[in-house]
Amino acid sequence: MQRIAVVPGSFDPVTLGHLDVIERAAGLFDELHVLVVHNPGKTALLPIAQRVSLIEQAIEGTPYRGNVIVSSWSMGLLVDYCTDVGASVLVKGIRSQVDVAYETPMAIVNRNLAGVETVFLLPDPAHAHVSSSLVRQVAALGGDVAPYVPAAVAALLQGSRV
Ligand code: COD
Repeated sequence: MQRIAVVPGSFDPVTLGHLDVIERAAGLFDELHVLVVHNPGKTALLPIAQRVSLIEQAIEGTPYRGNVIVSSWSMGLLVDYCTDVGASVLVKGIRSQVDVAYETPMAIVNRNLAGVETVFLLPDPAHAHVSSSLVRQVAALGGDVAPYVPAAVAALLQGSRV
């Protein structure tokens, strides 16, 4: 039986922290869906399609590209996407107690709604402090975001100085 998992996120923009989780999750499952989802609690910087494209560029040429599908979802519950593609697991990154507090209720509800389990991966310490919001802030203030994001994202943010 194929083991299929979904890594959901805003990915606004994708960071090296996200890519670390994606790479390690891709090694754990036969098929991994990286799913760009609008988070209504956050003010968006990039359109969803551009976020998808930046993730695709970032993973192009990697050894794990073959079992990763990059997609987006705006049709309702995250677990409905999981059911549609036959995924039984969500993978989330946990950087701090704040992430634990945010993710725990969602994990319980997603299991109750559809039997979808959530697997939490601890971050690589090198990227544990990185978040999309930090990247957006550094870019907006004219700082160098290259240490935190893939090259295509750095070029985009520093080219436009958003
Ligand atoms: N290292 C490791 N992990 C990281 C790092 C890092 N440096 N940075 C981010 N992550 C992890 C986050 O902890 C998260 O697991 C994932 O990467 C994505 O992060 P973001 O910031 O891009 O995305 P979020 O946190 O805005 O998530 C958006 C979702 C829509 C996925 C989320 O809000 C969600 O799961 N919503 C549930 C929608 C739903 O169906 N609700 C009803 C039932 S609960």
